[in-house]
Amino acid sequence: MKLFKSDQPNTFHYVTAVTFKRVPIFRNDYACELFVESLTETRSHCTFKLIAYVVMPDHVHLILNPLARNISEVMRRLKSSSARRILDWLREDRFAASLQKLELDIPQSRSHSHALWQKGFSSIDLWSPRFILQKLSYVHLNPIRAKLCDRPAKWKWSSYNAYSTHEIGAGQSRSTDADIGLKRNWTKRRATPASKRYIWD
Ligand code: NI
Repeated sequence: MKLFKSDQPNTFHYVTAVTFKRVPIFRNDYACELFVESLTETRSHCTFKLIAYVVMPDHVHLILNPLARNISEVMRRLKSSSARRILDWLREDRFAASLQKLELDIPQSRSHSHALWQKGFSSIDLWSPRFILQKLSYVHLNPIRAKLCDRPAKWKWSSYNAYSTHEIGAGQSRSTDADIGLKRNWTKRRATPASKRYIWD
């Protein structure tokens, strides 16, 4: 599926990146940790607004606004930084079986023999606050839809806890911009009856 990808600056995007051959590398907590580190590092090099993220076993979703930059540039940096970290760790700790799954059919070079990500990424532009909120709950509910846990707060590898006032995860509140005014709406939304609490799509 080819999704519309706009290069306009200062646009919110709902972005999905998939691991190479859908290898579920993020079943490993340390791999998730390295990805979140890359997210923080990438933000320190090229400023972008991060509204939400979730790391799933074989893909990640992000809601971000690249501000003055281009979404492709931000994603290229994020993907290469996380790939470098994770592949280096797999090599260092000699995870031969995992590395073998990530091996390129045709190695690009001696140093580029493996891939963490599938080429490219998909992106949907989010034009309205309502659309952003809808995708925000979609992102945070991903682990539940995939039956990985029963409550969004239980998934360590998402920004959900940065939005919940009583369970702020260490570091997570710092890694997202939960302060753009969405927080109030989100809290309000959570106070509605359970059946109407989340928007599914
Ligand atoms: Ni997903």
